[in-house]
Amino acid sequence: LDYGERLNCATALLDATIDRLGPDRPCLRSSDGAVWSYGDLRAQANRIAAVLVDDLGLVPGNRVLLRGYNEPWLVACWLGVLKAGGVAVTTMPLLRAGELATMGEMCRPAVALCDHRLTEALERAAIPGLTTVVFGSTGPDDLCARAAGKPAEFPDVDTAADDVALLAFTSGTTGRPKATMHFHRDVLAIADTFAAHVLRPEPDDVFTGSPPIGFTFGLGGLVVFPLRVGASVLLLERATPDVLADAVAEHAVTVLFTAPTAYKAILAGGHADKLAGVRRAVSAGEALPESVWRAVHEATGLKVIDGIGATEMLHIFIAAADDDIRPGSTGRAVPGYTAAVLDDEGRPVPDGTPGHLAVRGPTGCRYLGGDRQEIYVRHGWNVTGDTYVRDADGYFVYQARTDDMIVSAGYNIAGPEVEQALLGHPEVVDCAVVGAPDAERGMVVKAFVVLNPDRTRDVPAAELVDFVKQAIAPYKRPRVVEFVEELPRTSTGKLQRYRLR
Ligand code: 3UK
Repeated sequence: LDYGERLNCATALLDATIDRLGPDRPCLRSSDGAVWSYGDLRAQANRIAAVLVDDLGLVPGNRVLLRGYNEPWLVACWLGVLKAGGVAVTTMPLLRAGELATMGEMCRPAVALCDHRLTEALERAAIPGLTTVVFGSTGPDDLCARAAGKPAEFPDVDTAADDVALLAFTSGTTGRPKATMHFHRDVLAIADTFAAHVLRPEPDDVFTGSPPIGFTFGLGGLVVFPLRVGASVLLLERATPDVLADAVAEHAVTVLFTAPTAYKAILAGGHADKLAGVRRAVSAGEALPESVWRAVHEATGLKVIDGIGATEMLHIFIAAADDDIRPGSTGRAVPGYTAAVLDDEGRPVPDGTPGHLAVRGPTGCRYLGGDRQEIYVRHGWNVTGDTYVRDADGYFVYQARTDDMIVSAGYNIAGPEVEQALLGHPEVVDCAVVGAPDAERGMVVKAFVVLNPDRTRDVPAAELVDFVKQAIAPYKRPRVVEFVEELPRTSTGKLQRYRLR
């Protein structure tokens, strides 16, 4: 991947498609039927860049916080910031004032572009020195109104390929978020590795999905990948599984990005037939259980592409598609990346042995200010914090987050495996399994269980323990069960097991 020394990824994403396929190709669709062509998107991004530079005094390298739902203006803002030479700081709509304040303190943005419906938490965050411009309202100071007064052309800032384009925050499954830096070339690299070699989209594809654009899973899948090939994308503001399935059917979607829980919910909701037109379905964010892969395949014929990605790596680096898929494994290293399983000292372990997943390639972890960089980058590898096993064919099989491995009386137990077993019980709707300190065994397996609120009978803990013993090796059974109303999750839907520990 050689992008030369100078590269502005926003220029590259828009101009390449427009030069090849013309400005009139549909680019962004919203559920109300609005369609922005590639030409429309470029013009609006240019106008936003002009507002940033001429009216707000933005200079290259300044950081611009972006806060909005998945809709066309948010994409235009992202591209406008990059065209102006700024650094996009993407945030998720669900974040609250406290979280935004922490992020503001970490990266000190000069400007925020914020959906008019999401200003309250940002105001309460009171980020020092921040100028906020609202978009999507009808006011005269609104970004959309200001942009309307600017020319459709803008001379994109000539950034270096390794200037920072994006600051993305980790999702905080292990505590305080960290800001990761990604270069202009990294943005193209994710399209030219995972998308080009595994996803293989075409210009006529219609993308959609649930992850927010403020999460790099969504930014890649719903912005970078479609734009890189000249495809279009349906942007959904609140893509619950029902909304998602209906939209897929109604808008003839062919490429779908979502998480394992949504695939489960789409099946449970009886929506499988709505996926009939989908050609490529991607699952990431959490491990895709083999049972879910098989159920989706049976109901729809789709072979879901499981892929592991991380904010630190920007996007997916292990995956498989089509006949290369082995259900139950995440897949192989994406072309361009190398992956390995290491012991505590950074030496590769033999195939079949669990160890630390390590990866290197065109993208990689750079924490802002080097903040705790050594946690992720060790022995020349990005160490993701996941325990994996590699088989003799180079397929990687997920075990657990390394912190979620429970060593109990000398046994290594992967918490997620016990959770999958518990979820097989008809009255269990959600659960989380962690290690709890124990004088005799070092640790014991402890399960937090949410029972079906509509159950018609008592479900004693002993019944659940027995159920697990029938499904997996008995030593993995929970020795402590606690019933709870709900489980702590991040804004991207991941369990926060550390809070339960
Ligand atoms: C876990 C998976 C098993 C794993 C992400 C695609 O999830 C993303 O980024 P995050 O920073 O979390 C990273 C961690 O999530 N994980 C993600 N995908 C899988 N575990 N199988 C999977 N398929 O623990 C990883 O270390 O929130 C996913 C693209 C971009 C992303 N940022």
